[in-house]
Amino acid sequence: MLENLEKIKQQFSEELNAVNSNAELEKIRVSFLGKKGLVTEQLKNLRDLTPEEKKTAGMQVNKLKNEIEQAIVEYQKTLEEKEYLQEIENSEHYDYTIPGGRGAGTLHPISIVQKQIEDIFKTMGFIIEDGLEIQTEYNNFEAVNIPKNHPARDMQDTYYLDNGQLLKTHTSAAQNAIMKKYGAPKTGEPLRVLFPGRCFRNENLDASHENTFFQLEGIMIGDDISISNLIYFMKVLLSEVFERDVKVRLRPGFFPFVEPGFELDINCEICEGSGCPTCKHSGWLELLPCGMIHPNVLRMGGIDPDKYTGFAFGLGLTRLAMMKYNIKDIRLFNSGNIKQLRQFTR
Ligand code: FA5
Repeated sequence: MLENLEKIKQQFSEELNAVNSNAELEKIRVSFLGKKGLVTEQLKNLRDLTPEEKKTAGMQVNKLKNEIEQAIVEYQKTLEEKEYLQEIENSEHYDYTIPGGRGAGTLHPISIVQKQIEDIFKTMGFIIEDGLEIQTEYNNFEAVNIPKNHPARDMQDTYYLDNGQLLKTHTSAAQNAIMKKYGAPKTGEPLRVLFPGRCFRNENLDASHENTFFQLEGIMIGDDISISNLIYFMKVLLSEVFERDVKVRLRPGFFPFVEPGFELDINCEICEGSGCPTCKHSGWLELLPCGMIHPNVLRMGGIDPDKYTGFAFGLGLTRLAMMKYNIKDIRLFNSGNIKQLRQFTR
């Protein structure tokens, strides 16, 4: 019997080396380990042996069975790798060194609007900053006057990481770090910073709500900053982006990090205010909340609220792009639908 096992082992290794596909591998598995397979037959033959012989031969047959099973699993991995390499070999090849021509990419509509606003604000002395996407709970909430258990946290439910950090729910999460970085204005010139960024919220999706969207935030802090400065900058922003007058409304709004706070809504550009799914049939879309920075927020940022005041705004950049380009559904932006997205060029 031991001689037989040696022969089977030899035969298996020869046949395995000739295998080129999963189907052939399966055939081999059946012919050695299947119900009537060569190894299975040897197991059946054990019953004709004496108990003593059975013990030794049984161990040998099982050893061979395990070796064959193991070899088949290994060979399957090799085959998969071969198939993968073959697929790459057969796939279309790109020459990345060819300069872009008509087929070159275009800017995403959100990037176009972002760049446009950055350019306008740069000419008015604003520094452009970048906020982190993964933030501490402190920066996202506590540092903007939203302590633990504050009901305002419910409106910005997000995705938490195992280490306790979270995907930022608003660009305001960068306010504290920016204030600490630049400090109070030293030259009499107000501190002016613009910080766009991707935000995340655990939302019920609809035509104007995404779970991943862009905001663009601005702050201006100095010794004489008032609501009239705020209104002026909001007007400039909208008239430059739309290059025409748009209908807006300003109403009181509550945000723990500003006092007083405002909601600046835009008349829905899709239905011109008559009501549609994009504006949830209200005729208006919340676009540009803003207000005077709360003294607590300035203090936590290391700026003395008795000496300085400032305004902050948190523009819904994705929604602004919807209104500018007449896009009815916000989900288009993350859809990867190149054909639709590349039609917006300026
Ligand atoms: C905020 O996020 C405040 N941090 C904004 C702010 C900054 C106020 C500074 C005052 C001072 P709000 O949750 O309303 O506020 O979001 C701001 C804007 O982001 C909204 O008006 C809307 O245009 C946009 N937005 C909010 N949630 C979504 C969403 N799920 N999908 C798309 N846009 C959204």
